[in-house]
Amino acid sequence: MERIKRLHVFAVMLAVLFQSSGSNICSTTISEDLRRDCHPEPGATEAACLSRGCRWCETSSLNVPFCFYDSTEDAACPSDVPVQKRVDCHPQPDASKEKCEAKGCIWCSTKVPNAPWCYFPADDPYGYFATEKPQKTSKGWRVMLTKRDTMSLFGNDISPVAMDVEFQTNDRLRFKIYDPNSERFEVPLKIQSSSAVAAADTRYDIEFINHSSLQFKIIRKSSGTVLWDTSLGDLIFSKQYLQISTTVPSTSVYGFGEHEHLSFKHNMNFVTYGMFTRDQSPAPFANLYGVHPFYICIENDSNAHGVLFLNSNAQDVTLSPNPALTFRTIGGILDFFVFLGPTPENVIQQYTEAIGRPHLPAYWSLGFQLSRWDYGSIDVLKKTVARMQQYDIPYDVQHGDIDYMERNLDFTYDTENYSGLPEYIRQLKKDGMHYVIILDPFISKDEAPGTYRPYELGEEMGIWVNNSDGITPAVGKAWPPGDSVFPDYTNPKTADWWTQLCVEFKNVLDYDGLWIDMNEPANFGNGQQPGCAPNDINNPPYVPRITSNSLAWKTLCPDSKTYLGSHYNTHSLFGWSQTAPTFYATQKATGKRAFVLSRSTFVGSGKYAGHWLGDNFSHWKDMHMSIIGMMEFNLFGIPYIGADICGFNLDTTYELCLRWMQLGSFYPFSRNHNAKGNKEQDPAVFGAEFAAISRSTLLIRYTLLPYLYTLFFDSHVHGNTVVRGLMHEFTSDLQTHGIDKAFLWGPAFMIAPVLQEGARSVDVYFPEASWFDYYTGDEVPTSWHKKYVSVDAPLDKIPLFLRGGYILPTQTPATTTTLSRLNPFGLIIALNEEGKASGMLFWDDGDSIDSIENENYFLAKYTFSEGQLRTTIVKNGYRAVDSLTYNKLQILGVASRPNTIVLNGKVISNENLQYQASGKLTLQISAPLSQDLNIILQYNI
Ligand code: MIG
Repeated sequence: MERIKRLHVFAVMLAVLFQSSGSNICSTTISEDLRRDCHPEPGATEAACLSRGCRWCETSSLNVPFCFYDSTEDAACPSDVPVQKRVDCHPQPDASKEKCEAKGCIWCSTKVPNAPWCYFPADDPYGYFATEKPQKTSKGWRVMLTKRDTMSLFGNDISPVAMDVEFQTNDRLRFKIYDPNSERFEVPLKIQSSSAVAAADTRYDIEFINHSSLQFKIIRKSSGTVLWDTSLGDLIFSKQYLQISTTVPSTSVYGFGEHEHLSFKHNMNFVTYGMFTRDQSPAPFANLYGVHPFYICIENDSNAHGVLFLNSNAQDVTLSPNPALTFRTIGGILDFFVFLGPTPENVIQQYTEAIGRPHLPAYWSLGFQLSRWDYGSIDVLKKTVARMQQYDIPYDVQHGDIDYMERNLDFTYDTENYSGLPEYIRQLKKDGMHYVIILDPFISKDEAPGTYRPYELGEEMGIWVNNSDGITPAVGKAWPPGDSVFPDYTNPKTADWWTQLCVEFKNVLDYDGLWIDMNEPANFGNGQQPGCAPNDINNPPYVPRITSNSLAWKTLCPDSKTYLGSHYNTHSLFGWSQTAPTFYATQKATGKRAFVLSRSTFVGSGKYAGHWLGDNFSHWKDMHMSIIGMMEFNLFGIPYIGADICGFNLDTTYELCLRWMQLGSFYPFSRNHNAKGNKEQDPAVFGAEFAAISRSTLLIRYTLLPYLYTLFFDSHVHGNTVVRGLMHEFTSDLQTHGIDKAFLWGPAFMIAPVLQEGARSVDVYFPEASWFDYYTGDEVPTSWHKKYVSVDAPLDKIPLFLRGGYILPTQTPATTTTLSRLNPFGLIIALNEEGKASGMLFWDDGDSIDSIENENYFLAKYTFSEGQLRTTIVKNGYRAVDSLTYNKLQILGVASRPNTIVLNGKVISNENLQYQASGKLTLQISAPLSQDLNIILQYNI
């Protein structure tokens, strides 16, 4: 804030100086005629300019840009491609002038960090032209394209190619560029039009421009904003290299995954991210476990749109300062979906409508969870559980990591170190808890014949990923002793095999959910044995910007064969293809709503699974990164998300773990998990003070679980995010675009955790709205609005705020959700400036498979206005609500004490009413949940 203020003051001073002197008021050694416009589109500001890595210097000369590159060298480059518009013509390593010019591109060095030195000229010899006018089709347009020239980046260019444009819905446009003469791999996720004909009333338009090559623009009709414009660089469509570039209308770009991004809002200074599923601990710029080629962009007038690139091949994307994006993939087709919003929430609703809405998690899985890799023995596990219970720490779920297995073999348990585990799981379940077990995808092939059924049954059914011959199973090495084979989940027979084993194993360990790990798929070697053959599939001419520059590293060879096609195409779909079968297997085994937690995810995984952010570190910065990851996975349609609380790798510390317990209490998926060999870090191990603080924070979580669950209902039915950045709700406030240290649950609850060692306060930004301190109910002064304000955060407190205008359902907490679900409900009614608020409560039995489809649920809508709370019971289909009650109401922002308060026709007596001058009204009531709740605040006039 300080900095922003000072910048502002500085800008004002500059303006004053500028007016008085009328001369150039900043010092630059670059003469004005050498300035290159770095912000050619309207709306240039100093901040926007600096964030592009450009220099800002105002001048009174006409037609000289204020925002420009500080590079005298660039001045010597051909002037038709300013640095910010460069598209890399030599994306692979070891570029040189010779190699560059041989490709018909320009070689010119620059001081702009990461900007390519080899780039396409403005009229490059690549690209395709339309042989005839675009043809109208029933769903949109078709354009046939022919390659312009013989110039090729990586050989084997395909010509002609076809481009189909489908007006799928009024808010969704698809364009697909493919080879009309030969089938190429397509991701088996069908995103169809809503009707057989083009949507008629679209928010978008597409414009084709056929100069020397075909370009197109996608335009938002209402504003004229150009969402896509391909004129920056030409299309490349070759056998193993596909590329397309577009401008984007602003630098507020979010998404792409899975990575550890250092900020939620992307840095667009020539940053490249590879996407290829990999067993890789979070590290900046590394490609991690999942693949999500999806972004959203906030336009300059605060409209938002999103774009999915539906492609599963190894790929990368470069974000450049124009601003622009360049997509490169080494297989499949170019298949894009544009979602028109216009709000960020609308974009995610439209995105999840296309790829599949997030599943509704079981209620118990919203409780706190504990895990660690290698307790060592069941006794240590029991001791851990006992101390959790001793301190009354809310705790619903215990996980079993691979050490529960006998020698790391799936579908076994260690009858020595975990002797009595089946009985112990039963005991935990009697105490109202749930148990989740891990399963790995590799299956040992080296157990003695007749002793390991998972392998023998799979062998019999022929369900493994095969070598390039398509017959012999690929053999790798992972956790189990001996060598392992890999189930090919893209084969429907594999789902049968897996289901059978999961169902049978339920009789051994009475689990409630499955945690599927290592499904990138991970292998300890580089490719299966005996290594990968030298060929174009294993060694493509271009390897996207992925860790180790190798497709086989710690996984299988790309030329391995799966049912759906070569591993080259399906590698990043391995975990994704395992997820739906695991979801249905769990349903079948438990007869209940499935809990599946998957490490590897792809577009659409959220329909069947949640995710955790992988093997993070016990470092302070990892807490901040977890917020970014959590917000991103909400964009990806996987709202059931969290990071390993207190950090997975390395030993944690008291303060780090305590602050992380506070933050993690507000992860949708809230689990403390630890790696083998590290010191214990469950919230009961650090003693009474730590336990009490963890307990009190988790009790807040449990109090608000009805609100969280209702958000998940909303997400499941309408596709909203559960956790979201402030940018979603206050889109026109540019200050919110970069906020990634605080986050919201839905629209109404802000969490502003401490992320720094030793800090006892947090700088919190309050967008223009009424805000109330969660703890006191005090309203945040309006003088704090649109500012960062330092808020107290002693060690025992995480700052939490309620947003006026919303009603949050609550419930008296307990140490498990099994118990808390029987307790009375409450409402927190946080009024906005007009004295209004609204909200909703969804309730069902919490773990039936089809409560919504079978209408076995309860849904109430609350509105408060003019001193009156009204309830509309939208659905009253869950009979167990008949025994539930409301017992407490808090109304925040009540200007003065009412004379009388009437509840469902009866006056509330004074002893059940408490009014604080700060505007907080607390009512103790007793009213049935299943009936309308009506409250009137009356004032004598
Ligand atoms: O090679 O099962 O991300 O959560 O504890 C490590 C052991 C395998 C990686 C998972 C982690 C889990 C660990 N697994």
